[in-house]
Amino acid sequence: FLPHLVASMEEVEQTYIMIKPDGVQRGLVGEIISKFERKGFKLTGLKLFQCPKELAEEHYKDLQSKPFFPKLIDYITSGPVVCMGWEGVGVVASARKLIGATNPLNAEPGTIRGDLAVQTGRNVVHGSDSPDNGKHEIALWFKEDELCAWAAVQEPWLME
Ligand code: IDP
Ligand code: MG
Repeated sequence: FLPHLVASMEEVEQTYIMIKPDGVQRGLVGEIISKFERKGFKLTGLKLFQCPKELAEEHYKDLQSKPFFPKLIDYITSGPVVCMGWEGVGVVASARKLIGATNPLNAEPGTIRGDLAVQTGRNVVHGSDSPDNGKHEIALWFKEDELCAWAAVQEPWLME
């Protein structure tokens, strides 16, 4: 029995999830990782990392014309972040739901931002917004040898 063949390759997505410096400073790392782990997604990469300014600017380049951009770069580089790759069927949209709305005051209770944050400028966590961006952001934040492809033994108990 080959667990990694349970879902067809096209259905399996990758997303880049990052615990921002406020989440690390506030001691929320374990709680946030647990949400994705308990849901049933597979961790493919994980590191604590002090993000250089250039990488923060590249990651958020679509927002560079926004008035808050300089503060956003200061925020993301203000301390270590936790970089993660997660894999699974529907993981991109599902992770965005677990994370909640960009403005934590609009985020539903039960979501990470809904339960653990109050301001857009300190919203604790990032999640890719499309499968293409998921792949792109994982490649941007991780070197190839920092990622692991592995078969999770729980897969047949998560998917029929
Ligand atoms: P997302 O993180 O929910 O995908 P985006 O609109 O892609 O939201 O914005 C990226 C990040 O930029 C947000 O998570 C937040 O940290 C920051 N940001 C967005 N809008 C504002 C704002 O109006 N003020 C301050 N920071 C903002
Ligand atoms: Mg976004």
